[in-house]
This record gives sequence, structure tokens and C-alpha cells, in this order.
Amino acid sequence: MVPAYVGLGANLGDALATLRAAVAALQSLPGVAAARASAVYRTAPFDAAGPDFLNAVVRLECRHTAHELFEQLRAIEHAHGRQRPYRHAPRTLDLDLLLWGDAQISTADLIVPHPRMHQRAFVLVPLAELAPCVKIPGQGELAPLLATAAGQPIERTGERLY
Ligand code: PH2
Ligand code: MG
Ligand code: MG
Repeated sequence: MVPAYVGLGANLGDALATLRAAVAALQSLPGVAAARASAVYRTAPFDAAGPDFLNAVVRLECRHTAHELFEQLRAIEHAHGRQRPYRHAPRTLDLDLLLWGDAQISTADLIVPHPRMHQRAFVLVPLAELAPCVKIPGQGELAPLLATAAGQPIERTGERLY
């Protein structure tokens, strides 16, 4: 079993309902044994235009490969109407594979750790809630990364994903 962390984001439609449905879908994936979700955060678009996002992070215990999980994430995005008209376009659902154990993966379609996660408060803050001591392979511990990202607007909404 490999611990995997998935970043969830949405800024189109009923974002909270979509994130809740996505967590339910992740929990019921074959090969996923357990899932734990962070709180829900409202965040300003980072390096993107459009409305504020809701973001969260989920920890999964996975029995299959990183690529298999990546394909399943894309299928869940697609099932929730995800379209990709241009880079960083507003989206109904974004599911990013952030971490796969302590692996570093670099293939044409999948890079893990997610190449920009260490710069983004909307990933680091919910990740720190679930795994304060985790290290991002190639980047190190969360605390200095969180300090660097401290100016990025992010607030807990008070809602839960389950
Ligand atoms: N996702 C992006 C780009 N910018 N900003 C916020 N606040 N939340 C996101 O999920 C997000 C973003 C690309 O995937
Ligand atoms: Mg993303
Ligand atoms: Mg994505």
C-alpha cells in the first residue's frame, strides 16, 4: 500500500458539492483502502483568472500504480464535466496527484511530486493539516515552503467534505 496525496480544486458550478462527490468517488475506487480529507479552503486564483477556488487535499492508501490512479483521477474529472479550453481555465473539478509515497516520477504524462505544489499555499496548507511531517521529494520539509507561500490568500470555509 502506498500513501498518495491528491489535490482537489474547483471554481465553476457548485464547487462544494463537486468536491464532496469527488471524495466519495475516490473512496470507492477499486484499490483504494482508506481516504482522509483536509478541511475545505477558499483560495484566490493563483497564476490564473476567474472566481475564487475551493481547495482541499485527500490522503489515499493505494494498492495500484501511480499511473493507474492518475487515469482514475482523469476519469473522475471527466465525469464532473471537466473541460480544458486553455491552460488554468476555470474548472468544475481538478484532481492533481501530488505525492506518491516518496517516489519521484517523470514520464510524458505524469510528473510526481506535482511540479508546482511546493509554491502553492492552496496545496501546502491542507497538506500540512493531513501530514505535517511529510517531505516533498526534491523540495524538503513543508515548514519553509509554507513560510514562503504565506502571503497567498487562503481561508478555511468551516465546511467538511464528509
Ligand atoms: N489551480 C491551478 C491554478 N491556480 N489557484 C487556486 N487558488 N486553486 C487552484 O486549484 C488552482 C489555482 C491549476 O491547476
Ligand atoms: Mg491543478
Ligand atoms: Mg490538474
